[in-house]
Amino acid sequence: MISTRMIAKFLTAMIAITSISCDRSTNLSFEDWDLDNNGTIEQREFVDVFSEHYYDDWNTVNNEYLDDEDFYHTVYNVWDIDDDEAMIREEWIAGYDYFYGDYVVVNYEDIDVNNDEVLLYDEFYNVLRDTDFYHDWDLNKDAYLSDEELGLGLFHIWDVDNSGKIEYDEYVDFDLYYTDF
Ligand SMILES: [Ca+2]
Ligand SMILES: [Ca+2]
Ligand SMILES: [Ca+2]
Ligand SMILES: [Ca+2]
Repeated sequence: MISTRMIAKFLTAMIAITSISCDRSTNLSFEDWDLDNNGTIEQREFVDVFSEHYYDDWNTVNNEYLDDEDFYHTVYNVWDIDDDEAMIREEWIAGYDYFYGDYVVVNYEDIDVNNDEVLLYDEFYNVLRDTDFYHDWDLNKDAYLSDEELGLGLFHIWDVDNSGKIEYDEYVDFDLYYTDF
């Protein structure tokens, strides 16, 4: 298990060397999230701003609800830092340790069954769909993720030190990771 700080450093490096096409219409700054301007992003602020600006981006498969298919597609896109539709080992480890490290141990080798050192979406989904990952985000267990549920799930991961708020350094570490995919 590598530390979150190492993951953040890795992500920053990856993002820096990868020419990311930023076609988002929304690109918020810290001040846009910190609605009461007290220097930290509280849970309520995060969920409200996320719901308004980003929730629809996670509903990628065109339907009325955000379900596990949407969730896993977007998580895959987030972990696939260079957006080449192929998840190399380093992308997997960074995403896994950061998002998912509290769950079960899943070895990259066991997922990449043909040993080509790349995970395609289907390989990724086949492993994670049988875990509790999605189920734990779906707080009311109705099989869909509401904007509140998704926002809360992301908030808890982004709040690395579990202080109940996202401080500026936490925000900087993971801003691009979440808001450019
Ligand atoms: Ca605030
Ligand atoms: Ca990739
Ligand atoms: Ca739900
Ligand atoms: Ca925090």
